[in-house]
Amino acid sequence: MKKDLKIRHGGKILADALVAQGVKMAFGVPGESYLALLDGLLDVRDKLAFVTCRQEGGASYMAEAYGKLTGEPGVLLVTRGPGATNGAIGMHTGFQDSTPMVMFIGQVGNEMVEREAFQEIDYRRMYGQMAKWVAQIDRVERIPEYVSHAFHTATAGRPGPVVLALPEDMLFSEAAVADVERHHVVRAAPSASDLLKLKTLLEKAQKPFVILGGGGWDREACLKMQKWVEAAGLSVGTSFRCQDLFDNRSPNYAGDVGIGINPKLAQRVKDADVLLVIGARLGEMTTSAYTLLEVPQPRQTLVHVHAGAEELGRVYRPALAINSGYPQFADALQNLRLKNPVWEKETAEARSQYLEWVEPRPIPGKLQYGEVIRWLSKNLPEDAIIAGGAGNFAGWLHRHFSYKGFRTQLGPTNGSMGYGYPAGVAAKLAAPGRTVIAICGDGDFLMNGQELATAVQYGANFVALVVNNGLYGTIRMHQEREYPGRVFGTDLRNPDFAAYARAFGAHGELVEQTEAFAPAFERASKSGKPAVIELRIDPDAISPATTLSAIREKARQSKR
Ligand SMILES: Cc1ncc(C[n+]2csc(CCOP(=O)(O)OP(=O)(O)O)c2C)c(N)n1
Ligand SMILES: [Mg+2]
Repeated sequence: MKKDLKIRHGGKILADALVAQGVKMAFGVPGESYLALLDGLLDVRDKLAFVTCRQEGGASYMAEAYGKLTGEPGVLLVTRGPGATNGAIGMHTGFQDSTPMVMFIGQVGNEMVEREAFQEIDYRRMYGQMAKWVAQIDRVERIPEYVSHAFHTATAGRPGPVVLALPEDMLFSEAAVADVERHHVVRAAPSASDLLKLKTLLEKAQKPFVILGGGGWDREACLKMQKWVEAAGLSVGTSFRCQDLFDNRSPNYAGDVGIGINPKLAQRVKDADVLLVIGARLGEMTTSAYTLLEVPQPRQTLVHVHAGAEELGRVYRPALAINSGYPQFADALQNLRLKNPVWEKETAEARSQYLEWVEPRPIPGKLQYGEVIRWLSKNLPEDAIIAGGAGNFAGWLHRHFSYKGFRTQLGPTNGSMGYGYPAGVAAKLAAPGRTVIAICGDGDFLMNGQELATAVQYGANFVALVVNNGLYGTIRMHQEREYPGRVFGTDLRNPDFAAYARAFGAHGELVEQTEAFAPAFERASKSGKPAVIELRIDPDAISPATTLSAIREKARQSKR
């Protein structure tokens, strides 16, 4: 034992280790399995705020949203078995979204491990596919080493979640051990020959297209990328739910290459001769189910830039594979001067197709939800954060909201419902000076509506919209298309959402027509409380492009 070091119990060593790694906020639900850590956190509460949540699903989404927003690992604390299983949803989201996260789970003591003791799960097996690394800290003196390893792993290359299990006996025991300094963020940079090859390919290109996406960007890198793209006169799109990587107001922005893509944009991606893809994994949602590029050898000359070496060549064999972090790549691009008047014509055409696409079309009913999104897009501050969940209601958001800068969008690229509300809570707590809006579906909202209590408890005063169509609309849409008229399991009988909000001590509003939205939003924003505005929309208005009845009719015709 070193003489100059204080003896601390495991919980204190861990709490101090988190502070040493720069953690300022953590989310979780307490459990008897990690009492020592809670005791440790008490002593560092001035440096590290612990947000007590109401369900680990909500807490895990908050940690994910915190990681996505700040670029710092989102920290999640949950108890064993039940806490660990509830918390899985945010970890899966973080994995698919490349979000740095570190989850700590209480674990049964080593004296009873492998007996299927109370709430025992082997987290290495459980979280194997949802995390970059899963480990268990069995020796108290090794806590600082494991925590340092965890934070390095979560942030290196392609960021992602890490899980550390904490056996109870280990956490209660004591050691005299030193803290480890804050982690480095380890990312590769492109080589000179990578850039030369890129230059040669782009110089020959007549119809190039750029796609930006993925996790691991920062504001500076996005601004540099935008400057470079604009100077070159290139046309750029963003991958599914990564629309805030490029200012949507730029004349070079052509729209999002995601679900419900503008068919003209899809064609443009297919017709591109050189596709420069930076950060996007080229997953199912971004490639229109692997149809925009041929697997495994795309017809387009693909230049794939990714921070995770193992993503390069995973689905598509690129003509040029560059393993690089995005800030490093954006820096390197500043020395690559390119410009081609032929590109500018394409860029202008793509832009006018985008502008036409984002104009809301009328939908059935008195509440024109597309107009509401346009109103928000025009009236919210430029740096407002829009947290959205999963469901058809998000389609209007993707199409009609103009994102103006880095991290104004928080959305789950794994299409995980229930994300928007807790993500809104985390965003407001992490960035109290910014306007935050959550946009939820009626199904989506109630997956984590209990976190209204967390918003009220911590004063996360932001406005949430609940788009109520009385349906699990997305599923109904697919149902009507595949089995027209055979509706099953997709109707919802909902609570009075405004009254639900008020029961938590929040502000509630119901809006049933377009003109009522702006005044309701004004009242909600000025209420000095978290607020929920129910938007009651016509269930036939199933997407920004079509109606449920039209889908049913079309499906019936084609099945005749
Ligand atoms: C956690 C989770 N459960 C189930 C699904 C499958 N799913 C996708 S969209 C959807 C319905 C969404 O309903 P709602 O939030 O009301 O939005 P709407 O489609 O009606 O606009 C369902 C059940 C999912 N994506 N995530
Ligand atoms: Mg719905």
